[in-house]
Amino acid sequence: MEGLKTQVAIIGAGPAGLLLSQLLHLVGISSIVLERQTRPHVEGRVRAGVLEQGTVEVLTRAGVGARLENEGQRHSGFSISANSKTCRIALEDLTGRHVTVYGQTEVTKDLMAARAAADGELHFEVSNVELHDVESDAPSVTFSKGGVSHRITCSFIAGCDGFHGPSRQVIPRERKLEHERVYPFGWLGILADVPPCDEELVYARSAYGFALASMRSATQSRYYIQCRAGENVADWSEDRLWDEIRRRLGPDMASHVVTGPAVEKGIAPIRSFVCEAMQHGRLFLAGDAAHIVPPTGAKGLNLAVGDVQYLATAFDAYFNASNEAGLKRYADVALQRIWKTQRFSWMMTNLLHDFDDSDSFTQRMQLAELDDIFSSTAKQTAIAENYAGLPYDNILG
Ligand code: RFL
Ligand code: PHB
Repeated sequence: MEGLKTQVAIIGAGPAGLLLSQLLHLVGISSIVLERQTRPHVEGRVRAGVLEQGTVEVLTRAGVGARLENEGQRHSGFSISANSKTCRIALEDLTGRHVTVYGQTEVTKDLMAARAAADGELHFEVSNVELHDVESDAPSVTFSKGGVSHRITCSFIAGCDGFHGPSRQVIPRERKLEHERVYPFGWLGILADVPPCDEELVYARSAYGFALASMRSATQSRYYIQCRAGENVADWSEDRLWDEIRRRLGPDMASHVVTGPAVEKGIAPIRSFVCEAMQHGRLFLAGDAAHIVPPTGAKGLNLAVGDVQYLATAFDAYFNASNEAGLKRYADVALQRIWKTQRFSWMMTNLLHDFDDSDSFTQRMQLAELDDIFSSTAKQTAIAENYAGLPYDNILG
């Protein structure tokens, strides 16, 4: 068995793991990142597209702000449409803040490049990742790569391995509370090299189900529609999908939809999930490993970045100033923001989707709520504050 040593062993090279290793590097803390997939696979995963201003600030501090600054699109609002009416949520006017449209694929590529430029230690295509002795002062992680077994001894382990990773499973059942809601629908997404139908994002509630018109650039569009849970993407021809997108966006918006061949097409399940115990001994969870939000609020990646900036600050205080306060407070402080963001994502999901089993009263409540939002600046401000991103607390107290 080959022996490796580092201060923080990081499992997962998604945005959470990569960003954590980069932020630690900048304050002189060593880390080793383990990833089960290949680098091109991780860089090619089409996922999030909307970054909060706070997220952009953290990425800039991490030294990966240059391309984001040049190529990211600054959006000062987005729209909600329902009942043939459209309401613009004027983020900038209502909150003084904006969001940036920049794909998760690009964030990941920028972080990978920064880690490579700093000679960061990343191992791709690893298997059999196992965490050991997380309750002791000397935890370790074992893994295999190319038929060779390795052991990393470390001071801490960061579980950044997404919803299906092994880290969360190490926390004993009696030491964690898992809260979950699985929705009866998924999101069918299409990415195409065609100009977007609008300059800003449009979230649409229709009698046929939810649709979202998003984008990656002035020449690339990203659309989603709600579909039944467990549906097969092969059952959706591109023609059928474009027809359904247009139908749900309504005739005005549909007339601006430019169709084209799919660069990517896939179905994502929709779930709300929180693991209450983001720390166990010397293991700390961050990002999707600890929580999942439905994508309706565009929060998953942003929450992952929020956790990581708290965790990196806490490790910096621990290693560089012998201050344990941040690590002790991490789970509580992170969870406060996570629960508020869960509430927002759940509210947006309930507001805009068609729930198969909802009775006519529930449907009327949904429409009345939308009507209220459309006519109330106070309600629009509350949505804008959440969409633009909640503030970070001071993790060190
Ligand atoms: P990730 O990105 O899942 O990365 C986890 C990494 O861990 C690796 N891994 C392992 N490595 C080693 N050994 C093992 N045993 C391992 N098991 C797993 C995985 O291969 C992977 O590389 O989690 P992370 O870093 O926490 O990042 C979270 C975000 O990726 C996620 O929250 C967002 O993509 C969610 N999301 C959105 N978030 C936003 O903020 N704004 C959006 O607009 C937005 N849109 C979306 C989304 C997610 C979507 N899908 C597909 C679920 C739209 C969609 C359709
Ligand atoms: C996206 O562009 O992928 C996207 C945008 C907003 C969301 C979810 C996904 O709420």
